[in-house]
Amino acid sequence: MNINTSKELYKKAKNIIPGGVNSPVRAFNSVGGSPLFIRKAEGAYLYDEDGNKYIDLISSWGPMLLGHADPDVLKAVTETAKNSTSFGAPTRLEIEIADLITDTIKGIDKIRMVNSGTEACMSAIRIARGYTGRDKIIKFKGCYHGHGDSFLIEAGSGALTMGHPSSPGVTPGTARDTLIAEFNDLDEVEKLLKANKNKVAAIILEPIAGNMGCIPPEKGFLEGLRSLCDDHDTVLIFDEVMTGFRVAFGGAQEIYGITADMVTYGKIIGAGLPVGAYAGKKEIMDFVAPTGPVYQAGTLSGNPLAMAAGYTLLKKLHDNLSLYDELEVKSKTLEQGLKKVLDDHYISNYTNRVGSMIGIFYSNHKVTGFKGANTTNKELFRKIFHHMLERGVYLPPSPFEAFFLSNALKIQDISLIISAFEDSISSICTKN
Ligand code: KE4
Repeated sequence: MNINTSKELYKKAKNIIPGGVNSPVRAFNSVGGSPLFIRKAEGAYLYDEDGNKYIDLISSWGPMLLGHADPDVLKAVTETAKNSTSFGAPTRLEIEIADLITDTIKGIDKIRMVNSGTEACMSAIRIARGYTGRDKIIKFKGCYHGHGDSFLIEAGSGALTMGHPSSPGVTPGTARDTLIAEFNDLDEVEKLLKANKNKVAAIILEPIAGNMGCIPPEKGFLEGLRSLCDDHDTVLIFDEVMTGFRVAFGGAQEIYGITADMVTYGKIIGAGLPVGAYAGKKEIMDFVAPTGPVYQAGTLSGNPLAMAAGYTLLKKLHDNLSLYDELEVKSKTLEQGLKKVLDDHYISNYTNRVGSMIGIFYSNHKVTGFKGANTTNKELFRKIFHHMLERGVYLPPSPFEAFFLSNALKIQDISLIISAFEDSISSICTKN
């Protein structure tokens, strides 16, 4: 194919791939313009097909915590690939990664590998329904748990870039079993549980909402959910696809000291290869086939290459926990630097940060849920996105995503990002 620029590639892609992309958020719907086609990435940098270099603040939506093309991960994948790419039979590697996770994460006795975060979350609610014999689930407006039918009701992330967070194709019967509450609104959850006595199998949430910007739990919210689930015999599922091994090695469970009944993972545990997982207490996980009656399966689940990549990354993090302290300093410096630029230009803003996840809301009020996240200045977001892109900084192309920093970012990169931001904001303010 002798077409070389992102624009030409996008034109060709749109004829043969829906929207020219294999995942909607990549299409730049929220920011306009033509998406960049990436040729390669290394450390904290992306290189597009037009030969431009960018500082990457997406990190492939989370997996690249140590940066792109980590030498240890690449070595593990290439070595493993020499023994073939898949067997459809159990391997020693699956035990090693399961052992590392069950040994180190509180409340997890067993874990099942799947191929995406969507599959992990779909499976987790099926197991919760099978374990409790109940049909309904509670999810939160703006939280995203993948594209499983039960979740595409008031969903976050890419679903929001389409302008309608609930998707056609989800049947009324399915939608009826998904109850919706506002993130951080414990009273609403209590009301739903009381109105659906003994009918709610699970409450599933992102313990730190990362699919409507970055919104941490208010004080007492997670504790309140934990006790409501205990009172109502409802399974508490933390969707840590994004936060797991990112905000801390033990994820949100570690930083907030709350143990869920089930946890879903993705992204980092595959180090960029397709991996998801669901995990939990033995009494729940033993409901999963072939031990128990709830069916879930996958040809490529536990794929050797993905396990080699994920295990290598997790082991590296586990053996060097000081990496999280380094990342904390860089993330805090970036957040404070960006906020100072906005304050110095009197631009209303509210920033949230948990570890290396940052959310900037161009809004003059605190954002604790979807309502607030959806009333930020989207036009300003769009302008800033393109100004930063022109200055070699690749921000998430949607106001409903968080920044994901990698530890490959050097302090000089952080200063570069802040000065590009200063430059962008000054030129936007001059034009207005
Ligand atoms: P995947 O099926 O995309 O691997 O994971 C779904 C998922 C589940 N739970 C949470 C908390 C998630 O953030 C995700 C996926 N995250 C988005 C980024 N916000 C994926 C990006 C995309 O859709 O391309």
